[in-house]
Amino acid sequence: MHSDLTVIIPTFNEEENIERMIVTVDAICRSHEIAEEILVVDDSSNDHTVTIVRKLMEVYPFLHLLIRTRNPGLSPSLYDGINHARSDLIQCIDCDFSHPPEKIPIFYHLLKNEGFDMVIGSRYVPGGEVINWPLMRRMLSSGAALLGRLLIPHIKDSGSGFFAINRCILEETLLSPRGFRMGFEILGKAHWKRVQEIPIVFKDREFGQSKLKGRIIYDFLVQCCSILHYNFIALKNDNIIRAWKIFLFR
Ligand SMILES: Nc1nc2c(ncn2[C@@H]2O[C@H](COP(=O)(O)OP(=O)(O)OP(=O)(O)O)[C@@H](O)[C@H]2O)c(=O)[nH]1
Ligand SMILES: [Mg+2]
Repeated sequence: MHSDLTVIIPTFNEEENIERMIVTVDAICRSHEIAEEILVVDDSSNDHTVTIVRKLMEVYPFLHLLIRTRNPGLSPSLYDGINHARSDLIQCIDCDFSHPPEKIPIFYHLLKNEGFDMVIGSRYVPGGEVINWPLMRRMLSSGAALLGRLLIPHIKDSGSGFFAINRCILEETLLSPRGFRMGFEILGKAHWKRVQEIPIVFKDREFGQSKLKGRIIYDFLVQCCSILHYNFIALKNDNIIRAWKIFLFR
């Protein structure tokens, strides 16, 4: 079955959100005449997430499920999802409604009709915002965004999990997915030329539990080192220099 866009939804224990998210994504894509594949990438949830998805698969032929049993984590799950996607245009979105699914057609339009390689839903461009986050969470996220800007300065929210790519930018790219920032990994290593940020209002989850752990800071620092190594020692790409040129001369 042909699909224009693969929407990857990573899940770990999202029984309170998964059905509503699948139904919402489908309704939005349908109303914009986007033939979507929805790919749920689950890390062996121990609640009813998988049962719910399996039940919905009987009704939605374009809904697919990938169950992972090794190397758990958000970025490794998105990486596997990208490798299993049936479309060249790929959208990643959290399951907990922190990311507004109604923006998916804008991402799709920018990739498909405007020729962007990557589109990022950004909390830190004008019009973007975070609602209901405690101070500590805000400070950690802003700190990570600032560190991200040292490497990729023209992108304000390189850590956003709400992003879309044209898969062709990953050709001849060696990603080392870890932690929560898959978009940053792609910005640091893939062959993009045109990246666009669009503002999003990020809302804290209403249902289910956060999977964020303290280790995420360590993972991010290792990821920064890996991107620096990829650019300046392995010389596999020059994304950091290119990003600085765009930032300084645009
Ligand atoms: N497959 C998979 N998905 C995960 C994993 N950790 C988190 N997720 C999913 O990734 C998305 C983001 O995770 P969240 O726990 O919401 O992380 P967050 O948005 O930074 O934190 P909160 O909104 O406070 O919960 C959700 O859809 C989760 O179900 C994981 O280890 N594997
Ligand atoms: Mg969340």
